[in-house]
Amino acid sequence: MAEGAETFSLREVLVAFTACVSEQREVRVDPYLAGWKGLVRFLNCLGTIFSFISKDAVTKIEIIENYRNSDQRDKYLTVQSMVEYELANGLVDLQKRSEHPNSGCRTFLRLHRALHWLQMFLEGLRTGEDNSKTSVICSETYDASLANYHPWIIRKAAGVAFCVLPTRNTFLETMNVGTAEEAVAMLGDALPYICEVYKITEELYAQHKLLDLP
Ligand code: 1Q0
Repeated sequence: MAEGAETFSLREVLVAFTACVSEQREVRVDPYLAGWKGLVRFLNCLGTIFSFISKDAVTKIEIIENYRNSDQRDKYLTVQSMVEYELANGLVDLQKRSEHPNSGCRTFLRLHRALHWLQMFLEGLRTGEDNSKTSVICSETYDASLANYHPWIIRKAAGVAFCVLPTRNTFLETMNVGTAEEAVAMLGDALPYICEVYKITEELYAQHKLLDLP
């Protein structure tokens, strides 16, 4: 594990995702981005072989953060308000990337698809055998989700990177929440919240026919 692993805490990431859903069942953007930032910190600790992934994630986080720091920041408070605002003002490229290549909607969709992978990956870790291979859990869940949206070259690079992942128990222990068993318990508590965030966003995007944004 590279230097800096001690700065990652699974708890912080999971708390961020548990804070995402508002009482009106809207998905708050700030804690969503905070959750991803925590995950990127963790990814950076796993070694430079993952930097092509973390760089892309950071780029996407920053695009949405810039909207949150702009004059239109209130429109980007929740995913619901973002979708409503961008669609009503023609700010989303629906057919091909042209005038609005980095809309909030298309950028968020990329993180949303990655969240589906995360949900499956964490469930795989939680229910896996003690010394099962994280690399196998990671590649199986990636192939079943995100890989469908990635070209061959990225799938290949991701597959190579997954090979360096440590065993499940070592992986769980680096999450800084105590023993592997304690990490598993925490994953069990937090996963329903992540699933809920995913489900609400998926329904919203489906309702507005935004699931295939270029
Ligand atoms: C633990 C191992 C981590 C493995 C991460 C799996 C995800 C692989 C993703 C490969 C992305 C490759 C880089 C570029 C992709 C883009 O082409 C693509 C599409 O964007 P665009 O603009 O070209 O249309 N981008 C994406 O699909 C976004 C991908 C974001 C991935 C963010 C992954 C962050 C991972 C964090 C580590 C999770 C560790 C979980 C355990 C911690 C427990 C809480």
